[in-house]
Amino acid sequence: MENASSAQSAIQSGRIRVLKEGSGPSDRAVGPVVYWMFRDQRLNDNWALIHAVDQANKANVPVAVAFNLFDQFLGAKARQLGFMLRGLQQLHRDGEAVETIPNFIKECGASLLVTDFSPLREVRGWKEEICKRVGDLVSIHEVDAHNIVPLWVASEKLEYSARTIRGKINKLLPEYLIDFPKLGPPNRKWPTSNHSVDWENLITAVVRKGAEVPELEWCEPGEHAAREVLMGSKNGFLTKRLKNYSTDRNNPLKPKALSGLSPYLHFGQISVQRCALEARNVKKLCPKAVDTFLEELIVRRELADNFCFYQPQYDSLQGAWEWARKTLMDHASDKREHIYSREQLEKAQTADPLWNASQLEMVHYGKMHGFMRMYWAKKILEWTSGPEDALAISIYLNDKYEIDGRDPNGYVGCMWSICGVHDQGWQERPVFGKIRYMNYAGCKRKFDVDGYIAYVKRLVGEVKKRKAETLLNEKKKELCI
Ligand code: FAD
Ligand code: FO1
Repeated sequence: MENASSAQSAIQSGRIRVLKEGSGPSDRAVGPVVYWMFRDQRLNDNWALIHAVDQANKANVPVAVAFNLFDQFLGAKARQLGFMLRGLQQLHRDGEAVETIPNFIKECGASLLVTDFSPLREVRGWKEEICKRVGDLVSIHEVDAHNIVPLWVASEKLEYSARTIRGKINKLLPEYLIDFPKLGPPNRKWPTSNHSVDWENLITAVVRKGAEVPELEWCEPGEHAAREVLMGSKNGFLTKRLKNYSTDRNNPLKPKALSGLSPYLHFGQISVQRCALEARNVKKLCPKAVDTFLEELIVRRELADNFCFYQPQYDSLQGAWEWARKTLMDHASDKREHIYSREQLEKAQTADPLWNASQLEMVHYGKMHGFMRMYWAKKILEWTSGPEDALAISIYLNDKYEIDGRDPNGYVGCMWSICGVHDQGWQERPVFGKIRYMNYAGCKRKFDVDGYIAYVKRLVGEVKKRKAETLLNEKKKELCI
């Protein structure tokens, strides 16, 4: 793979990788341009879309955005799929439904396919396959529209920790943390198509199929809602809540101290770069909070992408560092005080009311507090038969219930908690070995544990009550018809 030095573009060449060089003219497309939107599901601040429109306009050809709906991608249920589709519905204007990307490319005679970037193995596998399946003339460009410093520019290797990647990213921020050019209209209109998407029926069918994990009412999807969460005048993070970020972000009783951006970032409904630019604009008001937020948003997040990209075993014990694998295996047969099955954990049936509360927060509210996520995963290590089991169960539950699951941050969060990835060795103890340990007493010293348990109980009660009301209203509507 090489950087797209020949493909002149409105965006920095380092942000583009040529996955496949077509045999047509190298300087321009002759057929239409298709942007396969995947991880970055937005029209604003999207480098992949900017590149696609720019290339199309230069060649005076039309451009289309294609989206491919997978059947329950990585086990996604109504919660995640409903959020995603309702967001897409908002950005959809003219209908181009596609069955598969190569078929669509062939059907419309496209000569350039632009895609956004994800480090996940499934996505990379599909792209490899598509490179083989599309015709010789077709070029494929991959644009990192998610990270501020493109992943392959930030580092060419697996990084050991935040310490080793931070300097590399910060050095490149002046070059890459820049404002977006205004996205102009395409010069040529896409020929009218007969395809249109019946959003209502599509969403109803997808939500029914994934009903085991229902949608969330509190988290409004889409680009507009995302911007409101970032900087809305009512309760925006940068406009109203920023000052508490550095002091309260580790207090699970104060979830509003966190930005709440992860669902939007995960589905690409807002750009990380936009969040960082806007945060930098208010740095004078709360320098500490902005620095802490940017460390999470840029360094920790890009580190997670780095891990998933350069470590093919990013969700397995085999992907852990040698010292961690050794210490975990040395302690794999240590006696555990409790061993719970996946079902018991899923139903929050443990002897620890704090852990149960965090599990219920995730199952019913769909977003566990960031601090509790660490405690939650570490306890799974303590209560299962070995580290492989613990990792598999934590990833299964995280991806099933979290609205922001199926993300590099999630795989790395579980690997950090259970396998010490990006962490250091600590004093050796049973079961954990040298992996960092967390316990109930430590939480009690940090925050009001009973208050959190009561808060989750109320939260779950409210969610259940609202769900019952919604069901009742739906039944009433059915009877009226
Ligand atoms: P904020 O603190 O406001 O953070 C802003 C953004 O910074 C986040 O949206 C995220 O993109 C990034 N960020 C924050 N913390 C981290 C971190 N530790 N590592 C990498 N990036 C970070 N994050 C997910 O997005 N999806 C997951 O599925 C996920 N699962 C996790 C599982 C475990 C076991 C652990 C320990 C962490 C997990 N995280 C996950 C990371 C982190 O907990 C969440 O990103 C954060 O709680 C999301 O809430 P927020 O956006 O309000 O956080
Ligand atoms: N992207 C798609 O292009 N098509 C899908 O059907 C799809 C479903 C989906 C479900 C849950 C989820 O968390 C993400 C989903 N994505 C989908 C988005 C994309 O795959 C993610 O952004 C990557 O997993 C992150 O690298």
